[in-house]
Amino acid sequence: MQKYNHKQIEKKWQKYWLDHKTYKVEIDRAKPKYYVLDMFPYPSGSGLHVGHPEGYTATDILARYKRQKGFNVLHPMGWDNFGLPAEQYAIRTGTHPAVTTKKNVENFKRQLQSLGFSYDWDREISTSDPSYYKWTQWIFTKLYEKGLAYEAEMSVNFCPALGTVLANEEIENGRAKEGGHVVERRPLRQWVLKITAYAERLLQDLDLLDWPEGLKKLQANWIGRSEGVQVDFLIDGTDEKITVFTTCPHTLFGATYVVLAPEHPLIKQITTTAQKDAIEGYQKETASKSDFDRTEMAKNKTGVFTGAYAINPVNQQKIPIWIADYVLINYGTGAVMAVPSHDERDFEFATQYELPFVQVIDPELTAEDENHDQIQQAIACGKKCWTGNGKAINSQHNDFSINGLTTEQAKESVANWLESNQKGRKTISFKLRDWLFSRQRYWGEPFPLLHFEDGTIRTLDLDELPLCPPQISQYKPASDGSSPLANAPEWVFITDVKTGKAARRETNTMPQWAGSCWYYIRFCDPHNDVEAWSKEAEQYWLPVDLYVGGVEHAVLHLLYSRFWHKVLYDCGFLSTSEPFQTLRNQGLITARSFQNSLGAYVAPEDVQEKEGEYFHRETGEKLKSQIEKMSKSKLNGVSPDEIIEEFGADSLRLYEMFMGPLEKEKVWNTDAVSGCRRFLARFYDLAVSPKLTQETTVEALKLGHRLVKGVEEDIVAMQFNTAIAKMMEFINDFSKLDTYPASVLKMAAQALYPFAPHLAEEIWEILGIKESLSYTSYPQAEQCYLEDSTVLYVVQVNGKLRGRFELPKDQTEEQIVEAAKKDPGIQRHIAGTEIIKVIFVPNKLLNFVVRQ
Ligand code: ANZ
Repeated sequence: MQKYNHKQIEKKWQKYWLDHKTYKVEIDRAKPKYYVLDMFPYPSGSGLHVGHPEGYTATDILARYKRQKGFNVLHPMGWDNFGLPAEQYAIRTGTHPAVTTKKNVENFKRQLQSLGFSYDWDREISTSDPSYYKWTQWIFTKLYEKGLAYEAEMSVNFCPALGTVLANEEIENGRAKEGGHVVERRPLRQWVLKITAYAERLLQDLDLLDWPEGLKKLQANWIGRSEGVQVDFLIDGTDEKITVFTTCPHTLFGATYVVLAPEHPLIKQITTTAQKDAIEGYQKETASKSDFDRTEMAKNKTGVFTGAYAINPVNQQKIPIWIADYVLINYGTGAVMAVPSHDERDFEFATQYELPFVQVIDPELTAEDENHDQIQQAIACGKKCWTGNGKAINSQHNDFSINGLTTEQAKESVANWLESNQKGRKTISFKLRDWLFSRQRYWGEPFPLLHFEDGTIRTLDLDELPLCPPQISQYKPASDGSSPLANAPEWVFITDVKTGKAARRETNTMPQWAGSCWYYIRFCDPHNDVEAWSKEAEQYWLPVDLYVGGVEHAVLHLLYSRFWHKVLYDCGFLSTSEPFQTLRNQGLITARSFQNSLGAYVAPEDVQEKEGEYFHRETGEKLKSQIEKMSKSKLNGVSPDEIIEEFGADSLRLYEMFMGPLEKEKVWNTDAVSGCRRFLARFYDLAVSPKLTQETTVEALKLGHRLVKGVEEDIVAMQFNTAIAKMMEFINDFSKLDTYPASVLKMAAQALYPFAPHLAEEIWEILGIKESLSYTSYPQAEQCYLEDSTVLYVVQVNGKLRGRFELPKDQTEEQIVEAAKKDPGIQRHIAGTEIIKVIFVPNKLLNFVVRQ
């Protein structure tokens, strides 16, 4: 009997699919469409790791299943090619990033094809291809025309190690998400996209999306909508005013000082001579700190008094104006009223600088808070801060009072009073900042525009695109923050052919996110060279029906794409208002790592396990072990290449789906892949077994129909691990049959197909079908095979078990008694006796009570 040979089978079918262009699609109005998309990869030098195929297998299962269900499936793949590593490599070696990228793409493509994903390779795109970024540049000109792209001198996050600025979304805890380098603030002239103009819609429309709730929440928090009030404080002795933003207008009577962000434009004007040096010194000190360092809760608050005073509009109190770096210039109005009794940051600051406290909320305490009086006392004397709700107190001046009102009522009352006295207004603030859109890099899209000497700008026309970057030999950004493109003066300084004027090109380039903002649209019409996409293509294919990728893109790619999509929708270029209808995140795949006593990582092949402890195979040293994110430096990464070689792509696909629910974090275990391979080998054995028959039995049909139904339900719910468990159970039961009906095995191959397509195709062929099973329809489960139509009856005589019978369900007592009486085994016990009673439990039991 032939053995399961994954290498031969997988190579054969991969070639077949490529040669026949099995997964090529065109618009077909006769069929419903299904667009299923992966987050396309950045082709790094190290190739795919086993985390990539996790999401890619999930989408491939859906793509294959939907084809079986008669959908016209768009399942494309491409390359997010602009990016830092290729540029860093160019800086070190002088190799043009395009060269490195091309090599990496070839490797990635080979790897993806060796996994048997059903992509339409004719739609392959690459963001660094001029025929692609031509349109990225064109979209930028549209953003510019709509007033959504502007230049600004701004204090930016600059990463000296990377030699470039970074967007807020690219920073975490004061460091670059990429590489973990320190980020500081610097003033630089930059291009910025007005994403804030879309803040409200980006937030509202989250409701339209079938996305994980946690992900929606991340976006909502990032957009950070706050309803609050702007309050005007007059500056004592002047006609100027400071406007603060507060979400707590009910605490206005408790404001004991005002704080401005150190960059606030009014500071220069109001600072007294005595305080000038101290203020300027402090401003210098904060200039280089990141927002994270400034606002981190645990850190000591610092600040300086300006010497000036503000007048509280509600009670005319004169309160000091300070500057402090816990107030950020780019949130709200860059100024706050400080209420130390009811705000943590103000509390810390006031404690440090001995500023006064005024309690204006009587805490609403729960039963667990025993000592109301004690707490009350602590707040009153500035030893405690109360940030919860309660009744307003100490909040009266002249004829305006909010004393006794609840927090909600007090908020409303103060806001209305401010509005009617023209001392303030209700507003909405967003945390979302405009998107810093330029980078000081070589390997990115050049901005399609010209600067003229008079300060005006002309964006390039379509016939002038793509604008390619110059060839240079020095990729390193200059330390003054100017981009490597500045190293090519003959490219930068030109005479504009359209106007005849002297012009300067922009030397910044676009961030990597630009290309990934719209790649899913280009996939609909990838070879169009007269427009970015046709109306017909976008109307047919969009939105993306299912998008799968990592949660790390929550506030980056996924927010940026939604923004561009909405702009393009507003321009009339798109017919849908959201790009990705359903989105699922795949969980992280982690792996065990090992470290010796010096902290150096040890490769898994050098490790021996003894009773749950780990030792170095050679030195015998006991090793520290932990589960961590896979990474090259921790030596715990696994390449799909090795796994495919040893176990096969189908086994790898199956294992990744069997590890656990898609969205959960899972620990990699290479040994477990062999279990999946054994299952596939058993499947194969059935198809080549001499017990194979063209006859079929009800028993086998029941197994088959239950399988296709169960697997289908799980695919739709994206519960792939339980679908696989059902297939394994099927194989167990099916192999116990006396003969193997081919028709049932065919059904099983169709259920297996989305998961392990190579083997399924092979089995289909062994069973005698010529064409690929890719477009055969998914088997329809028939109800009659799904129901249990028989039940097991226990028959007793005088309470003693005398027989078990499989009998049709829901028969009457008479029918069962008749049937039982005819059975020779029962007859033996009742012949010659008198039946005095029959006990009958429907579908379960029959007991004859007899007298001898
Ligand atoms: C007075 C007050 C009293 C506040 C109180 C809070 C509690 P969210 O919800 O995040 O929008 N704030 C305003 N602008 C700021 C800035 N540029 N930098 C730092 N802090 C700023 O927070 C709004 C609150 O954050 C505002 O309400 C303000 O402090 C502070 F018992 O005003 B509040």
